[in-house]
This record gives sequence, C-alpha cells and structure tokens, in this order.
Amino acid sequence: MKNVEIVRIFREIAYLIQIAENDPNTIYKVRAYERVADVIENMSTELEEIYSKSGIKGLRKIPSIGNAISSKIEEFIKLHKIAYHEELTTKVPINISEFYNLRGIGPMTLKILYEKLKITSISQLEKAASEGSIKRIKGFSKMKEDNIMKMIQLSKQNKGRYLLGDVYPLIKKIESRLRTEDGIIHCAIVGSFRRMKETIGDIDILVSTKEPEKVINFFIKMPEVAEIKGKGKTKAFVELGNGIGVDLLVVPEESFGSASQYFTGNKEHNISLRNLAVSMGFHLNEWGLFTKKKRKIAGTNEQQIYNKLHLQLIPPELRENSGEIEYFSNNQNEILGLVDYGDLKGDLHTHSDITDGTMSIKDMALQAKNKFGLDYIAITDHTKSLRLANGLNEKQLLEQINKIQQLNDVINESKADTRFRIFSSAEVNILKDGTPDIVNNVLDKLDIVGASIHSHFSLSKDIQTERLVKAAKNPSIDILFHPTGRLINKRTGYSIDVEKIINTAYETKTVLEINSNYNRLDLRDEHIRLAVQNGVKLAINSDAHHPVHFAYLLFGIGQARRGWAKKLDIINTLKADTLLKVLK
Ligand code: DGT
Ligand code: CA
Ligand code: CA
Ligand code: ZN
Repeated sequence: MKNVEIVRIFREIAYLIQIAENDPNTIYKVRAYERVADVIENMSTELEEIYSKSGIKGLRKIPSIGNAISSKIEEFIKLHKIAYHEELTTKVPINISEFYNLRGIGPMTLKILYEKLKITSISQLEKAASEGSIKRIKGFSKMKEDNIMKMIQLSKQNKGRYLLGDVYPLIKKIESRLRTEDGIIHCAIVGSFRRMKETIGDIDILVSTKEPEKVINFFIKMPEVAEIKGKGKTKAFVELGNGIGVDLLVVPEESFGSASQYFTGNKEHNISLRNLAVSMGFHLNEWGLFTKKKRKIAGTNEQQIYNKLHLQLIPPELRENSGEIEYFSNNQNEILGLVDYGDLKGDLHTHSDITDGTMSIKDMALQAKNKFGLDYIAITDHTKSLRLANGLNEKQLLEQINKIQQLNDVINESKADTRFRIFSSAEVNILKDGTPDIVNNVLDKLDIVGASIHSHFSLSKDIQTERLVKAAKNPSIDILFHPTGRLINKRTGYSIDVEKIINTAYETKTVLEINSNYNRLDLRDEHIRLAVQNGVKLAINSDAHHPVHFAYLLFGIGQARRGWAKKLDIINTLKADTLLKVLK
C-alpha cells in the first residue's frame, strides 16, 4: 500500500460523508478525514513501513491520527479496502472523481441533485440541465441551471487540465527532492509549468545523470506516485495521487541545455526555432545544435543554443511563438526590462478580518513585511453593498482610516529606515449603473481606491462595458480590480469590450489589476499585452484574505511576464511615495 492510495480514499470518504450522512456532527468528521489526508500527503515515510515496524501504536503517534483512523489504516494495509468507504459508496453510488473536476459544484449541491434527481455522473447532470429539470428543484433557478451547463462545457474544454496554483507546491516539493538526490547532476521542471501557463496538462521533468536506471527507479518509487504508466531506459511516465501525469526524461549532461529548450516548448516556438536553425545551415533537436557535418556546437546550456542562433536568451514565459523570436534577435539592442519575480515592493489588494479576510490588519501587515519582504500593503476591505462579506459603510471606512494611521506608528516604532506602510483603501463595489457604493468625498480620504464588479454579471456587453467605463472615468477610482471577472475553468467572466476598457484606462489614468489569485489571473495574457502596448499602467496584487495568500503574487508576476509587462508598467514596483504620485 502507498500513502497516496489511502489519501485518495480518505478524501473520498470526507466528500461522501457530506452527501450520505444527515448528522449535525458530520462537519467534524469531514474535517478530521481531510486533516488526516493532508498530514499523510505531506509525510515522507510510508505508513506501511511504520506499521510493519511498530504496528498500530506507531500509526497513532502520527499527529491527527487517533484510534478510529489508525484502525482504518490498518484495515486498508491488510485488506486493501475499507468497509466504511464501501458502505458509503454503496449508499451514494456517485462517480465523485468526475465531480472533483467540476469546479463550482460542491458536495452540498451534489447531495440535493442526488436526492431529488438521482444524479450520479456528469452526463446525467448534463442531461438533467438540458431538459430543464434542475431549475424546478426548490432553491434552484434558471440562472443556476444555466451556470451548471456552462460549467460542464468549460470542464469539457479544459478536460484534465490542472490550475497552476493547485499543483505548484507539489511540483516544487518533487523538484527539491530530485535536486538533492545523489547521482542527479541537474534537474529542471520544463513544459507548460516552466512557461507559467495558467493551467498545466502534465508535468515534464528533466534530469541529467550518469546513472539513468537508478534515477528512474528512485523517481517511480516516490511517495506521490500512484501508478506507473510506462518505464524505459531513459524515461518514465507516472500518475500522481491527484491524477496528474508526470513525464520524466533523462539526458546526459552535455544535452541538458538543448533538452531543456526542447521540452520547455511550446511546440510552435520549437518549430520556429528549428526553422531558424535550418535557415542558418544548422540542425537543432533535443540532443543539441549541430552543423551540417553533424558537429555539435551547443547543448549543455540553453543560453548557448539561443546565442548561436543570434538570439538573446528568451524568457520561458514568452516562448509561445508570438513574436518573441523576432524581438530577441541580437541585432536589436533593446532590453525588454520584463518585470521580474523579485520586483514587487507592495501589494495593493488585501483583505482583513474586518470584512471577509481572516487576519487582523496588523497581522497582515507584519507578515507582508517580515515573511514576504514587502514595503507596503493596501487594505482593501469590501464596502457596504457586498453584504455577504460584511462590507463597510462610510462611517466604518472613516474609522478604518484612523485605525490604519495608528497602526502605521505602532508597526514602525522607531526604525525609520525600514518603514513599512499600510495604505488606507477599499475594494468598492461598482453598482449596476457604474457608480461606486461609497460617496466620492469619503473615497477621496483614502490613500488608494480599488473598484470591482460583484453583481449583475449578465448585463449585455455594451451596458457592462459602459458600466466599467463609467467607473474608470470616476476621478476617485484609481484601480479596477479583476477587470473581467473570470474564474479559470469555472466562469468565463462577464462580457465586456476589453479594448475599450483599456483605451479608457489610458485616457483616465486608471490602473488595471493583474489579480494573482490562481483561480482568476485576471487580466489574462493577451489583454496584459494590449494594455502595455497602449501605455496603461498595471498593478500585480494578491487579493489576499490570509497572509499565506501573499505567495500568490508569484503567479501574478508569471502572468504579467507572459503578457510582456515591463517593470516600468507595474506601479507596485515603485516605492510607496512615488506610487502615490502616479495615481490619478
Ligand atoms: P501541457 O502539458 O499541455 O500543459 O503543455 P506542454 O507545453 O507542457 O506540452 P507537453 O507536455 O505535451 O510537451 C512538453 C514540451 O515538449 C512542449 O512544450 C514542446 C515539446 N514537444 C512536445 N511534442 C512536440 C513535438 O511534436 N514537436 C516539437 N517540436 N516539440 C514538442
Ligand atoms: Ca506538459
Ligand atoms: Ca508531457
Ligand atoms: Zn478582493
């Protein structure tokens, strides 16, 4: 038995309990199973090993594992199944792995759909939605039914693709393990992951070693591996516990650069590069760059390959065959000045526990400063028309300004040289008619004002565009947050004329946000590129509701790079004082 297998079973149990059991204490049970799954997922020792050495007592020493769970683990080790799990799947014979991928339908909705319509698979769900039987269930509506239909279509389009942020920590963990393994000279994660694409089809790992067989055996035995799909002398293909595939490729050291180039892709970039090589009388493949007489002239590192082809080293995020080869030809003396991963000085979109965040303003600020090295954050709590999030009214906003002023003194004590700044701000709601839900003379007392749409998503394109244009023209609004409202794989976003918004942003000096939450990444790459070409300034923000979310900034920076944004285009690469001066 492998840890990943039992993690999978425990997660299924947590999900199924919510559908099958009507007990008010269900939620504690669910959390217990989820917590145990998390703990086991992060263990570096196999449970089976612990069990064979120290029995059930050994299992109980693991945090979060008590009597009930340890006997379930024992049962699984001995019988390779758990009676309780089987009981649940008999009770509700739902194909839940299908529904895991349907973002937006949780176990509670599924419970109702199962009880009312006996829906157990996505195809049945699709049939029910197309026949209009979902909207007739109490608590559902035509809009909910349409949304379900849209979600099914989206999940079909993105079949089997994983959000970058969902797989990022797992991939980094595997990478660091391989990097420190004996016998591995170099290791790189390549493919779409290296290009920081929003979604990842499969993970591609490249290693160089003198002992391919040993490395491949180490790789296929990693605790995350659920199934070995294929194994050869220089490659292996496995599936991890969460279902994502991983390609491992093993190359000799002298081809590590050319193989990195090849397996980073994308395919179209590779084809163009190969054609360029041919036009210069060379031959390029994953083993190296060769002359007509098959003499190898580059291969150990990527830089060499690009340089021999008279190109600067092209950043991986730009390798999409969309003009980068022309741009980076050495004849061009220009330096792009792409925004880089260490460039952000602050974050202009964060929430505190005063509304729907989960930490105090002070804790948000201290962690931003001490853990993430930022110099400032703006606290952008929601405003009054967002009742679900306890939005602030005018009076409460004014109180918050005072509180923030005091906190700025507390946090900084006497150390003037390392001054951290909390900006007073808000994420004001743009009402249906394009006006903010807080009056302008209060907004003008804030340091920075962000605005976003949280309602009336289905207005026509013209009206929705006018709504945002009006917000951009408002002299008190500095930044439009998550301008298109899309959620990757889940919601396409409201329909707007993005070009028109970009033009208006330029004319009114309104900043557009790149929201770094990996579910949003809004603006998307092509819109970032258009904004940058049109001289619009951007802000890369985390939308943190907890300090751990500051880590999302990394995804926003990747997105900005894929949109060719330069450091100069991003206002939160500026110092706090300069930043305030560039706002309208
Ligand atoms: P994904 O996995 O769908 O998110 O996207 P990628 O880009 O990671 O694609 P993948 O895993 O199929 O292949 C990794 C890289 O290998 C790809 O970016 C470029 C290279 N590659 C794969 N197939 C071909 C091919 O037929 N021709 C060329 N020139 N390169 C290829
Ligand atoms: Ca891939
Ligand atoms: Ca692949
Ligand atoms: Zn927000």
